[in-house]
Amino acid sequence: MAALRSARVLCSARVPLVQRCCVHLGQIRGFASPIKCKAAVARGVNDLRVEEVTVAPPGPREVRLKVHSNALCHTDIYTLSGQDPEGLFPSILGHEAGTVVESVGEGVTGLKPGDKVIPCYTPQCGEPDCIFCFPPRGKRTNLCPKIRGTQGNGVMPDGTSRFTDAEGKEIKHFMGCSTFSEYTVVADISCAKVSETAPLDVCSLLGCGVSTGLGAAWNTLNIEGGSSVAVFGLGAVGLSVIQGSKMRGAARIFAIDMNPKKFEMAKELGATDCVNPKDYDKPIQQVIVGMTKWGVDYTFDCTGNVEVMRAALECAHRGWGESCVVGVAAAGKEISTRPFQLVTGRKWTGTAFGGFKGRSEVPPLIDDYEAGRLKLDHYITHRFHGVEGNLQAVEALHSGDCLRAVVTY
Ligand code: NAD
Ligand code: DAO
Ligand code: ZN
Ligand code: ZN
Repeated sequence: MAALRSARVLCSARVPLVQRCCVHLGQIRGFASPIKCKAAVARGVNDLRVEEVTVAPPGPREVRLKVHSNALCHTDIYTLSGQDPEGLFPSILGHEAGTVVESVGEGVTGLKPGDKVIPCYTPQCGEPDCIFCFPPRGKRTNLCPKIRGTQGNGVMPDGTSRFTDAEGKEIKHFMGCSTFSEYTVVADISCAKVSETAPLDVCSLLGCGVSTGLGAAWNTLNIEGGSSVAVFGLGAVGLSVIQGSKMRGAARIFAIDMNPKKFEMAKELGATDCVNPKDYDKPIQQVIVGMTKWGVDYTFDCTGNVEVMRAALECAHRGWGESCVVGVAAAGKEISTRPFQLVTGRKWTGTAFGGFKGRSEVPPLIDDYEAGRLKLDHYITHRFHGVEGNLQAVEALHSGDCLRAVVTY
């Protein structure tokens, strides 16, 4: 994806000879064997085929996962559609999943076969020398760069893929997850271990979109009670921003979308004002400012449209309004506004995965769900079965009334 492009040039990870020998010995001793299974392989633009693939055993600090549930996300579709100039083919897409550990590689601690795991495309190495993971500065971000270069290149940290096709040819990984496959291999630092009782279909929601929206409200803009909020785009991401804002006690929540079918769910989750830009003949930022006195405390773009990002910034409150870019724009797009908007006190920021650190901060979300403190079921609007179901899920996602289509293998 375009947002990950710059990451791909930084690959330098090398596995020491001694570690490579350990992997080899592990394999011949039979600790883990290659697995043949079904996967939906992206062969080229809009060419998704169910094939038998071979998934190699996990290498050092790697984990092989049995994928049980996969939720489709627009980033998968965007890459499949060929719009991402950096998209790699053939590859195994998918990055929102509920999985179970099948086997672990050399040096993996804290994970064992049978553990339930949400693979996270933002890893968390947690090492003392990682300024992005370790306090004090590591508290500010979830953007651990430990494996970003190789992840962006569609390979594991040692520079190779664990997937091969029936002819023995390499298939690339995607976002460090590749969950359109019955089995996948990920880095151990990408594995968020969740409770033994976690439902794996719900786990898939927390691998990306829904966590992102909740975290944008809770971590990135840190909404406080009584504030006003405007959310542009009411897919799963925007709706979860609304849900997170309501849970923080926001007093007024504007829900903005061109598709009025989205308003019912937005209201159920806490929206107080539903606004369709098509109903007005002036810019939507003027409409929202007109419905308030000075604008809105916290605003979010959840569309990926750069004009909407501008509108979200420009309806933020004079003096202190904060606007968060959550949507991912198409490759090459740029944002603009008059600098006066910032001079007069608005702040423009963005979020990746809602600022959540995968391994330490995602598992508590599932605990909250299981304890009834966090409602999540409403995001699953469509269900399909088998790896083939990913093809049906792609169609569902295009329909306009799908929040998340969950495919169970
Ligand atoms: P979605 O397509 O389901 O929802 C987008 C919504 O925006 C739709 O309801 C659509 O009708 C609405 N919309 C489109 N154009 C609009 C406009 N001009 N004005 C108002 N509404 C408009 O997508 P989603 O799954 O909810 O994801 C939303 C965005 O978040 C995507 O760009 C996705 O790539 C991005 N995303 C970002 C992160 C991150 O970490 N930053 C993570 C996940 C997803
Ligand atoms: O570490 O520089 C990096 C890469 C961070 C990737 C953040 C991606 C955020 C957008 C994800 C889109 C939806 C899957
Ligand atoms: Zn780190
Ligand atoms: Zn996603």
